[in-house]
Amino acid sequence: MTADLFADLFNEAPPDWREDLAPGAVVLRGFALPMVPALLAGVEAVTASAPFRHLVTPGGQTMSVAMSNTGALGWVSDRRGYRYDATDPQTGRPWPAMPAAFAQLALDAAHAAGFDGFTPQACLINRYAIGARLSLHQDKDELDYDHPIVSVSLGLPAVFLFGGFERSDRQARIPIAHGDVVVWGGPSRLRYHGVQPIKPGVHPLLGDVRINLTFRKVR
Ligand code: MD3
Ligand code: FE
Repeated sequence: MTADLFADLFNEAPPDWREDLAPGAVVLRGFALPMVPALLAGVEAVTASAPFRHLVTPGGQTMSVAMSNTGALGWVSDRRGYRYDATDPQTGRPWPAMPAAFAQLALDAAHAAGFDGFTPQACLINRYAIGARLSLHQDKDELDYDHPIVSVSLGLPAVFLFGGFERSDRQARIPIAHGDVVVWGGPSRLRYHGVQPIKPGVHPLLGDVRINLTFRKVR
């Protein structure tokens, strides 16, 4: 039975935790809340082996966001460019294996948004202090744009900038809270996006930080 037929038969409203932003772009409000303890334990374990660090862009700017990775591949940036690498350049070791709870959440969230079989090789962990931001960019270092990107937000709230396909296109501002998951796929996969500077605040679990996990199928 299709979801639509089910909805018609039972006269159901669509679930209020699901917000469609554009074709292929879906916010799943609070989707990660049941997994928060496991996710935070995973972030602790991963960053004990692969510490958060501030990468330098090819243009020579140090990013305000601190990053680490888990999975077979990790996203790195330096003066030579952006790329995915199996080795953490800071430790010389492979990135820590992806915690089972991370992989399960990515698979479940992608499925809930209509993308089956999402098995990402990479999870970029972004840590934002107050005032940290991510300027407008496209995620295009992956070879396979048929798969979505799944983003999980923890801690302090943020405002996502959700743009179009040209840098100059106007951007919607999407408020994002602790536990929200966003799936960006299909025709929205290559939209420009960013994160506004994090406002001062204290989150009951994470204090003065925001953590974002982005899951990517790289190749
Ligand atoms: C992808 N991180 O790491 S995804 C990144 O809050 C990144 O740290 C965000 O962008 C963060 O590359 C979370 C935000 C996002 C928004 C719109 C998109 C990703 C998107 C549209 C298309 C593809
Ligand atoms: Fe991005």
